[in-house]
Amino acid sequence: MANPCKVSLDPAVCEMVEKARRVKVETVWDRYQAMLPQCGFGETGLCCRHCLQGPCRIDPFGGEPKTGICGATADVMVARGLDRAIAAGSAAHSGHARHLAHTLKLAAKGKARDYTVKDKAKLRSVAARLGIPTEGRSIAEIALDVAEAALADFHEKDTPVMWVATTVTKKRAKLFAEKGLLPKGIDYEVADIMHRTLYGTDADPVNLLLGGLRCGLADLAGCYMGTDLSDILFGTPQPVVTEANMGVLKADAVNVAVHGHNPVLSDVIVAVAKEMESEAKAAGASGVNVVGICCTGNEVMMRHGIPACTHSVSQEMALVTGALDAVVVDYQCIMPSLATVAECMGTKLITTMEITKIPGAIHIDFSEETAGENARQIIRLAIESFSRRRGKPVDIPQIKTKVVAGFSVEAIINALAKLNAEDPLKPLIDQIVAGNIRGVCLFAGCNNVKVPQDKNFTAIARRLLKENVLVLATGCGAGALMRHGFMDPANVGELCGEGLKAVLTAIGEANGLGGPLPAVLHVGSCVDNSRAVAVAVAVADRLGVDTDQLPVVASAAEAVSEKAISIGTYAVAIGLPTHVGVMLPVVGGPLVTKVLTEKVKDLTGGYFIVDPDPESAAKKLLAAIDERRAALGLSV
Ligand code: XCC
Repeated sequence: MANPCKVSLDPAVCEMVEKARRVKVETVWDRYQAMLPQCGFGETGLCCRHCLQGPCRIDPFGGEPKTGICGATADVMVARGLDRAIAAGSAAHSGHARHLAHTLKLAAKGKARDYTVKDKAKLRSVAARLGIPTEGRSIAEIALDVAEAALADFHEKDTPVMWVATTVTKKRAKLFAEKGLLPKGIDYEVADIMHRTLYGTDADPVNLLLGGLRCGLADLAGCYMGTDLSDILFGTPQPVVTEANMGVLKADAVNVAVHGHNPVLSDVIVAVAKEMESEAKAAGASGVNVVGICCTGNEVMMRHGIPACTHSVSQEMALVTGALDAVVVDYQCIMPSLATVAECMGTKLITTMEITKIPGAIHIDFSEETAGENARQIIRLAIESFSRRRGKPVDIPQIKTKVVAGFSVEAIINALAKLNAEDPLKPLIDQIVAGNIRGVCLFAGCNNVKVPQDKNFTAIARRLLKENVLVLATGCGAGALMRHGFMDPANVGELCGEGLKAVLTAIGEANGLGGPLPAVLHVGSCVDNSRAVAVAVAVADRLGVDTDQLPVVASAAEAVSEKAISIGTYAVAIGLPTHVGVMLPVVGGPLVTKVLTEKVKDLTGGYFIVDPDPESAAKKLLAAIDERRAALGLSV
């Protein structure tokens, strides 16, 4: 069985792993142990199952066999595998965005009464960016056009994917067009990958990688669209104070965790939970306590200050507390094992989406037309579950941290505008030039069972902050850093170098916070990596340079999901040195590995840094920042 203190740096998680062991609930770490040793062919990407003559495996050490039965080489095999991962990630992010586009369309037509356009200014600015007229038109008319423009971006049409062409710098859009990297349609690119990786189709590893790069840009479109449409429907996040970790559960309340990704469900749950307080009280509870897991948790934290319970690899541990009455899930990153843990712990696991059903869960078919009613039904099930749990002992680790979240691009610009109303980006640029901000790093992606939870994130962030690197975080990377106090402004003194500390304090004080901004700015969920792209593009535009010249890097230090691979791909495409802290299943292909870690730099300016050691990864990220500073003529 897994050793509780070795699997996670989070003491709340360790406490629950210990309990799981006591009560004989199997965890993700137990299953990982049982899986060892993992297959070396799979690990290096040298196992192919794309046709019925396989499976084929190639010797990673150069021995026999050197090709698959069809003759595919190691490089072809790993490039095809990587492409399919990128396509899966793109399909997921854009599926989420398409769902929101449908919701916006229904709302614009008055067919989904639980949804409205909450941020009219954002709607107008997105419309303007897309060239949709706004003057003298109603919100419903503009919203309908934006929703239709979004849906049109999925297929091949006369224009390329607008959520790429209009969101990157002009120089980059031109580069993509010249190199054939501008996606034609989001679904088109996903389908194109499935086509070219089919038996006997593309057998040129470099050509396969170019296809993957273009599909990665389709993922940027999905993410960016997801953020835009969520902000339009549910409001653009502004700084909010809240808490994280399992200590946010309350023994005497109806505890409901929202888990998955899309705010289309969780935002309504948050509203309905408030309305149903009295029903919960009538059942003997102190109220309804909604908490978040993974990215839907990030969505409702950013917009409503809903506390986060836990993230990614430790999701089962939230149930092991015995205090969760219901876990409501939409899609992506939901471990099927939750059904078994839920059964053991008396938690109701409620699935809501047609594409995500889990045997053992209760399924409530969610639709936008009946969202409020569906949410009430869900909260009622949670109240019932509470009534059965009432008075029984639970084990809530008394551990939580303060979190200041909600740093959308708009919120960051607002905060900077307090220093310079005419030119809000100037103070940021001045500090980068002066070296008080040495560079910027975006932390993204998941917690991987192969890494002691949060170890890579916290070690790299600690090192970079001391070196005055401004840190942004999304997804479960943000989750890791928030559970370790990186988003509590009180810890800025201990965490940051002198230059960065002064900048965060100056901005905080200009905004009347009476202290600094937190050391790590939470910019949102995984789709909200688009917000980091938007900041980079704004800074590049203001400086008249391209995004590959900025001292900006990214790190998915404990990546799991294929979505992390597609995000990493678009980070490289816009020109960022991008660290991945777990082995990618491409190392069996020497040419592919060389292209991804070196050669691609000649094309986009970005490249992958694959390094599982957090200390040396931090050094490489700093070196990449310094290389760019030097090229811009800035001090290093
Ligand atoms: Fe999933 Fe977005 Fe990974 Fe977390 S970080 S485990 S993808 S929830 Ni994107």
